[in-house]
Amino acid sequence: MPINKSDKIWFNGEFVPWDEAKIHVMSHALHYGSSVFEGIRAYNTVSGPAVWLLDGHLKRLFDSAKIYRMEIPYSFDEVKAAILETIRVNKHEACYIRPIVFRGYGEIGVDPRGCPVDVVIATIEWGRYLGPEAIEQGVDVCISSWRRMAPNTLPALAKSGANYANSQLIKLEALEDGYAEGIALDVAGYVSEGSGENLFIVRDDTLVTPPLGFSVLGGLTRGAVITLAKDLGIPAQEQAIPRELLYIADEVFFTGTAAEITPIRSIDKVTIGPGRRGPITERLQVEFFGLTEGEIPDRHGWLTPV
Ligand code: PPE
Repeated sequence: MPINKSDKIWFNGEFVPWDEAKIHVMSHALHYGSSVFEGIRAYNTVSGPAVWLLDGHLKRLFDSAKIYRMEIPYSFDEVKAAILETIRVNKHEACYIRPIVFRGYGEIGVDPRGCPVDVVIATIEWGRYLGPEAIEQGVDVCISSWRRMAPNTLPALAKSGANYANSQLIKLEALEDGYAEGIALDVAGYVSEGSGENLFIVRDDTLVTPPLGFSVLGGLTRGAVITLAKDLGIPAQEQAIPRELLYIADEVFFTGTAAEITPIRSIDKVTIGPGRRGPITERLQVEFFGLTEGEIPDRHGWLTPV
C-alpha cells in the first residue's frame, strides 16, 4: 500500500516534519525486531473525527511493552493525549494511527538495556485493507503453508514487530499464489488467524473464533465483534477450529483495525456458503460501520472524540 504522507510525526514528544522523522541504521529494533506497535483507526463520525477503541489499543501497547520488559517513557495518558494531538495537528478527518515503541540507537548486541526506548506516532490516510470491493464482495484466501508461532516462542499476544516476520511469510506466499490473504494454522494444526487479521466462522447461526491460546493476537475488533454479536442475540463462542470446519462453514470473515470486517468467499478455491457475504457477516458490518460512523449511538463508549 503506498503511504499517504501526513504533515507531522510525533517523535519522542516533539512534532517533526514527515520527511525528517528518521532513525539511525544501527538502531536495535532494525537488527533484532525489538519494537511493539499499534494500528488504530479514527473515523469521520457524524459528530466529527473520533478514535475507535483508543483505550483498548493503548492498553495492548503497554501490555506488549511489558512482555518485552520495555519501559515506555510516557504514561498511558500522555500517549493518549499525543495521539489525539497528532490527529489534530495533521488535520485528519479520518486516519490510521500507528504508534510504535522501539529500542533505539545505543549499543550493539542482543542485550537491549543500553538502548533508549523511543516512541513515535504517525498518522496516515488508509482506505480498505484488502481492496475497495472486499467489504461487500469478500476475498479469496488460502491456508498458508506457514504455521503461526508456537506457544512460548514469540509471544503472539504481544503486537511486536518480530511477529510480523511470520506474517510477511504468510502474506507473500498468499499473494504470490494469487490469493488476497493467507490463514495460518497454529503449531498443532488448528486455525489461528490471518497475517494481519483475526478470523471468525459462522455455523448453524453461531459465531466461533479461536481462543487466545491459539497463537492469535487479542484483536480489539475481535473483542468488539463478540460484544456486538451478544448485543444482537447471535451466540458467539471461543473454540478450537479444525481446518476442515472452515470449508464447511456457512460464513467466514476476517476482523482487524485495517481489515475492519471483511468477508471471505473462498478458501483454497473451496466456495464458502453461497460464495458471497453472508447474512450474519452483513448484520455485524451494519452494526460495526453504524457505530464507527456515529450513526448508531455509542452505547459502549468506544469512540474518543478528537
Ligand atoms: N491479528 C494480527 C496478526 C494482526 O496484525 C491484527 C491487526 C489483528 C489480528 C487484528 O487486531 P485488531 O486490529 O486489534 O482488531 N493488524 C494490524 C496491522 C495490519 C498491517 O498490515 O499493518 C491492523 O489491522 O491495524
